[in-house]
Order: sequence, then C-alpha cells, then structure tokens
Amino acid sequence: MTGRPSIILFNPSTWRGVGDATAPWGLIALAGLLPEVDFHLVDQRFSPNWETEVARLLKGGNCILAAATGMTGVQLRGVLSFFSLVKLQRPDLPTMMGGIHASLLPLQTVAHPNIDYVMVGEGEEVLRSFVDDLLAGRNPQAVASTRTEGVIGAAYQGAVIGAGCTTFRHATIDDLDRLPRPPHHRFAMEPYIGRTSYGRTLSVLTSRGCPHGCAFCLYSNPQFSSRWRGQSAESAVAWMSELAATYAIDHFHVQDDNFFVRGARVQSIVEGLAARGPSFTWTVGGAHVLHLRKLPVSFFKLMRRAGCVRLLIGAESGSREILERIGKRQDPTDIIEVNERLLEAQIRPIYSFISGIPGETDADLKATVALMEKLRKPGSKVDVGTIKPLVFYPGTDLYQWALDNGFVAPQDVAGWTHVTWDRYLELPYPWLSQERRRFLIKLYYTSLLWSPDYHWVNSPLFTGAARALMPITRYRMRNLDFRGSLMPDLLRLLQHLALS
Ligand code: B12
Ligand code: SF4
Repeated sequence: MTGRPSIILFNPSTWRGVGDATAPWGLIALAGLLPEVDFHLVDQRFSPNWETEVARLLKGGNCILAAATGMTGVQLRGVLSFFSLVKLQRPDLPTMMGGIHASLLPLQTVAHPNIDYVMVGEGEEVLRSFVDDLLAGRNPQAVASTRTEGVIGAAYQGAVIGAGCTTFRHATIDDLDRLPRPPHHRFAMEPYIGRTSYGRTLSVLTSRGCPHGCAFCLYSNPQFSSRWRGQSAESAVAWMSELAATYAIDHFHVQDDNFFVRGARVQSIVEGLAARGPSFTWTVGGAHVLHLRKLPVSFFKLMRRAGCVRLLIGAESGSREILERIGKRQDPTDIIEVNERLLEAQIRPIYSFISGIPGETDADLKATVALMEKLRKPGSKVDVGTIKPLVFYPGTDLYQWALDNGFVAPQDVAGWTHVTWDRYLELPYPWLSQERRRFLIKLYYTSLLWSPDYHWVNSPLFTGAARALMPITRYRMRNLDFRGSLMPDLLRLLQHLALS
C-alpha cells in the first residue's frame, strides 16, 4: 500500500450514559513525535458506529498499526472488541495496547491472542522508535515470534514487549517540556468540549504522577511512585491560553493527579493566569490536603482571581485509623481548615470518600459521616461528594493485601473486564460478607442523595428529590440506618440501566 503511513488509535468507553467527555490526552500525545504519520482516533464514546469506522480505516490507506488504550475494568471490553475486529479483518496488521492496565499487567495483557505488543509506561518516545522500525521494514512480528526476552529495537527495549517476553521496563519521560505539547490541532477536538454549567469545558493535564503512595492508588506501585513531573508554569499557561483561544473554551478541568506538588510552579501558574486576566475559569481535579494546608487564604484568593472556581480533594475518610492504614498523610482537622480557607476565597470544595477498607468498622464510617457534616457549611456550596466502596485495583498496596486475603485475580485480560464497581456484589472479596457489601452499597447511594448538587449528576429531578428527602437522609447517614429505605435500590437500578 502507498501513501502516508497511518495509525488507528482507539479510545474505549467507560460506561454508557456517564456523559464523560474527557479528552484522551494519552493518545493525542502519542502523535506529538510522529509528524509524518496520520493518526485516526476512534473514540467509542462518540462513535456509535465505531466498528464500521474501523473497518473502513483498515481497508483504505497505509495503516501500519492498530493501537488502543485502557483502564482496568469496563474499558477493556471495548479494547478487546476493537482488537478482535482488527484481527478478523487484517490478521497481518500489528496491534498494540498501552495505558494503565497494560502497563500494570503487561505480560498477561500481551498473552492475549489479538494483542501483538504492549507498551509499558509513557509512550511518546518509545512509539517513535517502534514506528521507525516498522517504517524501515524491520518486522517486529517476526522478531517477536522468536520469543527472545526484552526483544526488538534497542531504543525501546523492554518498554514494548511482544508475546513470549518475560521481562519489561517502565518507560518514563523525565522532563515533560522536552515533549512537544499534545498536537490537538491534528485531531477533531469538538467532542471533547463538554457543555457544563461553566460553559464550554475541556480537560487538560499539566503534570504526571504523584509523590504520595496512598495504598489504594496507582502511586503505591513502585513502578509509578515518586515520579511527579510537571510542565513548566510558562508552558502550562501558554497551553491553556492557546486551547482557550483555539476552541473558545470557557472552563478547564485540570485533571492532574496532584496539581499542588511544587509550590513555586503552582504560584507561577496562578500568577501567570491572573496576570493575563483569564477569559476562562478552571477546576483543579487532584489535590492532597498536605500541600493545601500550607497555602494561606490570600493564595486561594489569588487562585480565585486567576479563574479557579472548584477544587477536588480526596478526603477519603474521617477516621484517623483508616487514614493511617491507607497511608493518607492527612488529618481530618486539616481538611476542615482547608475547607474554611477555600470557602473564604469563594472556591468551591468538592470531596470524595471511600469505604470498604480492610478492618473498617461502623465507628470509622460514622467518623466519616461526622467529618462530612462539619464540611457542609449551611448556605455554602461545599460538595461533600459520596462514600464509594473501594475496588482493589492491580498494582496497588491494597491489591497485594487482597491477594494475601483470598482475592483470586483474573487470569486474563477478559477476566479484568468484570472488576468494576457496579459488580461490587460479585467481586471475589472473601473478607467482605454479602450483607456488608449491600450495606456499603446502601451507604454509597444514601451519601449520593445527601449531595443534592453532586457535580457528576447534573439532574434537576435528582436535585429536587434529594432536597425533599434531606431530613430522612440525614438521619440515615448519621445512624448508618438504611432499614426499609428504597431510594438506594432505586438509584442503583437507575444507574445500572444507564450504565449497562
Ligand atoms: C481522565 C481519567 C479518567 C476519565 C477517563 C477518560 C478516558 N479517556 O476514557 C474518567 C473520568 C471517565 C475516569 C474514570 C475512572 N477512573 Co480514571 N483517570 C483519569 C486520569 C486522571 C487521567 C488519564 C490521563 O489522561 N492521563 C494522562 C496521560 C498522558 O497518561 P496516560 O493516559 O496514562 O497515557 C500515557 C501512557 O499510559 C501511554 N499510553 C496510554 N495509552 C497508550 C496506548 C498506546 C498504543 C501506547 C503506545 C501508549 C499509551 O502513553 C501515554 C503518554 O505518555 C488518570 C490518572 C492518570 N494520571 O493517568 C485516572 C486513572 C486512569 N483512573 C483510574 C480509576 C481507578 C478510575 C475509575 C475506576 C474511578 C472510579 N472509582 O470510578 C473510573 C472508571 C474507569 C473505568 N474502569 O471505566 C485509575 C486507573 C486504575 C486502573 N488500574 O485502571 C487512575 C490511574 C487514577 C489513579 N491515580 O489511580 N478516569
Ligand atoms: S494523593 Fe491522590 S494521586 Fe497521590 S497517591 Fe494519594 S490518592 Fe493517589
């Protein structure tokens, strides 16, 4: 075949009905170092006929690779359907999976018959070298079939693995400014601009990683830990400004896992945005109280002037024992203090809490409910969020605990498609009785009702009903008493219908 070489990139759906429009920056970034290759991004969320689209792309042009990304859980369903379609139509075409799940379980992933290669870690530079080999006619298929270790191409040795490999290394980009900014102009960005109450909203990331290692989180994994890297402040401000001007963006959702790691960088970003008199507002999606508690209210006020309107904080629990057990180095009193400062600066705090931690008691959960009550200041716009039961994701510290306590891990990629929160009752967690799980599910849905303005729901009907039920919901939350309550079951059913 002739013409410019091209790569199909596939971004799978999370759940139908979630309405998520997050831009797949991990895939878009891959094009940055490959200007001579055409990229066709097929996003399952926005392409109801994605199979037809993929089939058409496979037929025409000079396609050299079919590649997909994916998180553990429901996204893997789409990924496997995609690769199955590719192999059915073009058994000769190399396929590659990257992203979080493949990076966490590379050997198991590459053992799948339809996945020829797995990219472990951050892909921009490594994919460049891999494509060089493909374009030079060095056939990685043939090399992989020799089943040597580490395999193929010195530049990406071990970071791209083929079937039969037994070792791998995690590719990391030390300096994000070394990379070109993700080439958004080469992709159709309109689907990724959500319509929210803040206007045209786009997600961005200005840093990667987190230096903390909370036991339930990816960063408790040694491969990912202590690897926080940020774009320089100048680059971050320039990027947001460029995106805002190009796509008429009113609001950015800054999805960094931990935006506040380097105080000086945050200060420069905030000053940079404030100085240009921002035409947009922004939300910070990831913050650890450990960093926030060092910031005075004057700084939060500057952030507000720079356009910051919301801040999401992983509060996790109101119980000191649980916070210690999950390695979250924060105290409930710190959260309360930060809450006050944010409210004074008119930045809306949004929290998230978790349940189902090993050893957790009702007293721990009551401490969480008590903390939520303290954070909900009457008349304020605090969003205390929900208390969500924990799914033990591979590679985390708590995952190791789960294995040690009887969790039988899926033996192949297909098995991981079922490890999702909506199947909480069926997950093989022998340390949790069915009764306890039902209780935690009821707690979750009741906590949802307790947050009438919960930012992920956006439904006037839900808000109205939740407000009307507030007195009884408060009673149930305070007493962890869900007897005879039908609303959690109704919400669960509605969510299930919307998601499945
Ligand atoms: C955006 C996001 C989402 C979006 C998804 C958007 C989408 N595109 O589908 C939404 C909001 C829907 C979401 C939901 C959830 N998420 Co989420 N999310 C993120 C977040 C914050 C950013 C992802 C991102 O853009 N990263 C930046 C880019 C540059 O990195 P990247 O995607 O990893 O891509 C790089 C490499 O991985 C690699 N790469 C990636 N794909 C490919 C493909 C190929 C072919 C190659 C060569 C390379 C390659 O190269 C890229 C460039 O270096 C991450 C945290 C994080 N920092 O990654 C969590 C994260 C991925 N989410 C996580 C979780 C747990 C969830 C939820 C389960 C949370 C919950 N409790 O409900 C849900 C449900 C997910 C599900 N199972 O369906 C975990 C994943 C754990 C796991 N084992 O999968 C993460 C890592 C958070 C964490 N710190 O633990 N999430
Ligand atoms: S602070 Fe957040 S991103 Fe960092 S390790 Fe803890 S949960 Fe993960």
